[in-house]
Amino acid sequence: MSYVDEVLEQVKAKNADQPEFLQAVSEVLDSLRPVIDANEELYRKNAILERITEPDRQIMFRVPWVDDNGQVQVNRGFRVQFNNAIGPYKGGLRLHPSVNLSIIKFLGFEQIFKNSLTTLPIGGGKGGSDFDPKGKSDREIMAFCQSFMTELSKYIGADVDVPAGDIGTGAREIGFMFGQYKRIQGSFEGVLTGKGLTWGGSLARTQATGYGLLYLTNALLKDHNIDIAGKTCAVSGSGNVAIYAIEKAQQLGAKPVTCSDSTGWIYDPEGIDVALLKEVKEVKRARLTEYAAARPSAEYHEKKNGEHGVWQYKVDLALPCATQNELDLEDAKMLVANGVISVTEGANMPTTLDATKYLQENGVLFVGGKAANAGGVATSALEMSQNSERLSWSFEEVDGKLKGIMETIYANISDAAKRYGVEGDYVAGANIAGFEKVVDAMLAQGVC
Ligand code: NDP
Ligand code: 2IT
Repeated sequence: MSYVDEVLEQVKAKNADQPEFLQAVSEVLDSLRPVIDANEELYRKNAILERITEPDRQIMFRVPWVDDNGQVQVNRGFRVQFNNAIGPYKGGLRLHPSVNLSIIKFLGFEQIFKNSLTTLPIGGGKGGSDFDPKGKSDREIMAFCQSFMTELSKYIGADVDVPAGDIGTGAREIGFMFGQYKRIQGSFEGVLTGKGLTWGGSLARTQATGYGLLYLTNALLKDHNIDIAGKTCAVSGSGNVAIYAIEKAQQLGAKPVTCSDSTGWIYDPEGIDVALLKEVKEVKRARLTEYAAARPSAEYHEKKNGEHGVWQYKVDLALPCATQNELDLEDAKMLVANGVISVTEGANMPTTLDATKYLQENGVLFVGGKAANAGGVATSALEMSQNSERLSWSFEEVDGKLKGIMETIYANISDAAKRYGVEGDYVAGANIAGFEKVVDAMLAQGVC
């Protein structure tokens, strides 16, 4: 049996109850076959695949907090520190009722390769909780965040592990967590990224994931002699990534016509009004029905099972920016039938494995999240650099570096795919390019 198949079997046997983690590992190991086959003896002897699929450590803890009725609530907290071969653990904190160990492990595993692709010195980790921020008062959010950080603070640090935002964790939550870390440790340090601009945050971090996604999409299209201007886009989600993807798409002359949240979606043939979307989502924290109520050109559709949602429209570019496995095989067939040119992932693992395969086999330009959404964590690493030198760079400087990083990522994944005879397979290219750097570091650092 090949080394890849052997390790895949072991990982499946050891983690049988973790479908998202197994999905992420299968995608990566399958696409690494050309590299592994070329170095099988060395990697096997050094147990590279066994080590890279087993987290350095996974921390799970109780998060007790008091709600507005005086009732004690208990959530489960997680931090999975996956691999720090090339730098301190780095990755977001997801607050969503669906969070479990499988989801945090899949995200942490992907973060290893994504962070390596950024060209910056950051390792892979992820954390979060099954806490649901929806409908909670600011005081309840603060109570949760303080309790969560009280335990998490034992395991993180500016040179150890630097968490950040993800689904459900934005500027407000990072603020409450930073305050609690500072209080416990007595140290003002860059222990989190996505901080406020007056206390160590970086300009352009808020925009970075969505903007980066469009910088990469534009580089991809240019390389195929396609002009992004005038292209229509289907975007899913209406959170941090989706909003700034829509904004940058418009700045580049494209026209996003959809967005969504967990209860429904918007189709707005005139193009999404991004100022209105920000008002509804960032300021009021309201549902998309409020967007539709204020915008005559927009249709609102309640989400129902088995419907294609934002993927049913005839568009040129698809930008999934909500959550994992939100674009399945049937959606992919619909997009292909409607002539979609590219699918570039703003979210982490939004496309199922069979849908990815179908898109690639049908000539759709497909770039997975590890490369396409790396702009967020790359800019987090730029925030860490600014914290280390105790300086703040201008918006233009950070945004310029972000654009350069995304163009370099595209060039590197494209080149890696060519080097291993799978030209145009950007999933393989990203996994290979990300993996090579981490493995070099692991081999140099010995058995650890
Ligand atoms: P937000 O919490 O800001 O927004 C998430 C959006 O996705 C919301 O519109 C939310 O709807 C929707 N959503 C979340 N979970 C589900 C679900 N289970 N079903 C349907 N819709 C859902 O998160 P982000 O924009 O930060 O994150 C979006 C994706 O991008 C995630 O996959 C995240 O891991 C990834 N990502 C984020 C980065 C960042 O810097 N923030 C960096 C790289 C990747 P509702 O509000 O109704 O729940
Ligand atoms: O998935 C991701 O890359 C993020 N949520 C951002 C992580 C970070 O450390 O900025």
